[in-house]
Amino acid sequence: PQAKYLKDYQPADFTIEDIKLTFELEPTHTRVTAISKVKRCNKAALDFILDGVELNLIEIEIDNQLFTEFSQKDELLIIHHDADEYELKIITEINPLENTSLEGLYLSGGAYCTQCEAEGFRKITFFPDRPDVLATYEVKVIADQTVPYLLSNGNKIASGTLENGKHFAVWQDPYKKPCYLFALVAGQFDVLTDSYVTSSGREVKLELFVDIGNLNKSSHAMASLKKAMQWDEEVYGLEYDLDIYMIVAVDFFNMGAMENKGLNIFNSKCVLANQETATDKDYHMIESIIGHEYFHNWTGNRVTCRDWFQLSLKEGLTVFRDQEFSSDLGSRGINRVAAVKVMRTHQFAEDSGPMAHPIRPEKVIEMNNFYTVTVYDKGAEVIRMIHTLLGKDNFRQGIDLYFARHDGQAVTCDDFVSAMSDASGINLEQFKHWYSQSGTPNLVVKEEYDSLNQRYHLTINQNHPATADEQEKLNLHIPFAIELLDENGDLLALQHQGKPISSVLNLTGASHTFIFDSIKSAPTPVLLVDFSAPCTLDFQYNDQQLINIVRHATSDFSRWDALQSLFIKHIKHAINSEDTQEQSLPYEILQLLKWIVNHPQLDKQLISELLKLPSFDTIASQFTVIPVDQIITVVQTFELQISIALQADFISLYRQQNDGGQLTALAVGQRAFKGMCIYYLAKTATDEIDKILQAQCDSDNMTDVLAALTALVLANHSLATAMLAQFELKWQRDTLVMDKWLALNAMLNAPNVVEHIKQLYQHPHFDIANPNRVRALVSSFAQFNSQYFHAVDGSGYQLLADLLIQLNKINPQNASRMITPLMSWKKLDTTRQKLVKKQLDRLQQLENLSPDLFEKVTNALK
Ligand code: BAL
Ligand code: ZN
Repeated sequence: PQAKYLKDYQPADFTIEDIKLTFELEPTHTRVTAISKVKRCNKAALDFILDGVELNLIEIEIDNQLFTEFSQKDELLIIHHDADEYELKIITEINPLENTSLEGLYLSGGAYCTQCEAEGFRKITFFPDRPDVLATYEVKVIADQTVPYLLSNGNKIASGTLENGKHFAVWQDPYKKPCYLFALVAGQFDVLTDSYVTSSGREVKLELFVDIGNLNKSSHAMASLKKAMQWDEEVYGLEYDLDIYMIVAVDFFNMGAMENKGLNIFNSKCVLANQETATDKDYHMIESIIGHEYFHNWTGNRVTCRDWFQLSLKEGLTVFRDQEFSSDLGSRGINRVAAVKVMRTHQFAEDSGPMAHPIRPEKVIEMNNFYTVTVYDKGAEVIRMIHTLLGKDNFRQGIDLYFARHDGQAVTCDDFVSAMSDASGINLEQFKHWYSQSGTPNLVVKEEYDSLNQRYHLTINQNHPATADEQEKLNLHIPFAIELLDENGDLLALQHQGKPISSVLNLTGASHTFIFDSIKSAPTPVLLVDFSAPCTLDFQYNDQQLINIVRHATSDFSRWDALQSLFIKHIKHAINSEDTQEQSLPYEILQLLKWIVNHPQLDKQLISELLKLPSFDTIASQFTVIPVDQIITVVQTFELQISIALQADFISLYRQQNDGGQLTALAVGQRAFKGMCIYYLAKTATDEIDKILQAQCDSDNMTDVLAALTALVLANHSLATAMLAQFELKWQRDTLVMDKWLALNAMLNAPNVVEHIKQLYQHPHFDIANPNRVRALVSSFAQFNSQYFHAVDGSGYQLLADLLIQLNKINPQNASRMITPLMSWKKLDTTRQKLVKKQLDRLQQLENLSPDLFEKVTNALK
């Protein structure tokens, strides 16, 4: 496979401004007729080159005449024709039934659906499949009457019955769009209908299509959509622009969802929810993804990407928007904690691994490999830093200018930054390096307190570790937010020479010293407040300083962050210490935790977050060579200590919670709190605790049931097997709930778990062609069962590689996503390195290795 480079971008030689598509749907031979208005843009260009993959070409006509002056090479169709403008008709046949890649047009549980981002439209018809070719689409869909709903983008302009008994619908999308936003859905569904009146008074029809029988799980998604529509009007003044907005839920889908113009297609797991089948986390996720796809209508669809290297233009910005939506509707602190966990657990690992890339990559073999935590989540952090540097009002003016300049265009990240800088008058030249430079900056902070002059000095150095893709780095413009607390935890005013200092320090050079006057005693600094920049931080905090922050900081995020630092400090200390006395959590920290769980005012959901030790991957990121066994042992020891020390508190507090199954923030917090209590309680079995666990397994609220089962499974509790069997019996007919059951099985803390997973491949619910099933079982194992995934007999690594070998043929995109846990193998000890390398070598030697896996495996083995 060939790499493509950002530096080689050239505008298209030919464009298509208008296309009429006709689909005659049949499972194994769907006929696609595309009639396009072609226009030459580059007078020097000779041939019109179109992309096409796995298409059976039937016929080409130009201006209504049969046309034969074409050639086909690899995955290209080359039209040799001199005219500057002409009508091109191409007839092809495709096979949706056999299309297991879930790109292009395929069948999902009997319904036709499409996925075209990034380069799936070329599996539907020959077309210049690049995001800067913008066209209006008219789409006619023809099918048997057994397929009642025929949907595509835009507004329906005609429908009827044909002489052969089939029926049809014609859709017209008045907005020019790139082909990656094309969508078609045809099938039998239940429909939830509603409407929304926009701020200017237009009524928009809302339709949510779900599999027959699932209407009782559709109301939360619909309510979320209406909230998203209102939020975008209130915060950004952005209204929806078509007469109808449709969402379809399908069970076979590679991504979470797709923002096709007017016809979003969603993975069913990101839509369907009711109290019995979905957890509070599911509810939250659905609201945020519904919001995310809706917000793309402006940031992605009305203004799209010039080329795929600019993916973060739409994704980083839209993730930032969905994060703010969730924060405005719920708890800002909890949402920030969740976002920062993703960064520290997954994005930092990507930056330090073999696939390191900037948020605007410069070299790509398979574009599907770049829908990453770097492009999405670090991309959102970059937007957040712009927001921090500009302030809310300037940021909004920047967004307004961006739309005023670029509505209807395909543009670049530089265009976005220019709008921000021009609207605010703030220079973002150095800041732009965040787009082109990969890696996680490391900030080393030193303090000095001058008691004589009552001055406090903070010196901050920025360092840039080399990454797999780039050795030399530039200094970045880093917004570094701080607070200073006195010994009582009160905020100190920041000032120097009689002038106030902003709490956001601008770091631009390699090293800066900031001086604060009138500081009467040595303060506690709160550093990188709210994770104001995606960096790692080295500062020699003592325990008292961190405890001071946990007890007194006003920001929920700062409390959590300080406690995480405290945990990590002691986990590292225990791992590095020979003395077993040193391998436990100090008494003061247990006291602190006791104070937290009994705190009457703190949000219960925050308390449950505070009590969680950092994940295996977060701890692993602290080491050059990951001490797998020691991390697992120390975490188990600490958790057992907490469980014993706080057992009485957990039991009595557990009994005080009474959420009544409500969906209010208070009730959600109470359930999270109960889940945390029983997570710890399950580690110390007593009759009383067993009764609590058993009762919670029998609850009719899925959040409660799942928390109880997770606690049992992770504690390898004697009740685990029986409770899992009870759950299976109850939910065997509910696909999404059964995915939760698969994930629980994969997390079993038991030596035979690999064999158990292999047996589950034969379970009637499992289907290797369905990404939800495969991820539930095998990704859950690789991500959440660190002990057995990293088993020193190599069985965990082999299980994953065996699966990838099969997926390579069925669904390369899914295979490539799932390889992530093997990518950072060079950070393992030599024994485990050899075991992973053996599996990577097996993959590399595969005949027909897909470009997706080729790119990852080659980089991993470099
Ligand atoms: N554009 C792919 C799915 C999403 O990010 O919304
Ligand atoms: Zn997106």
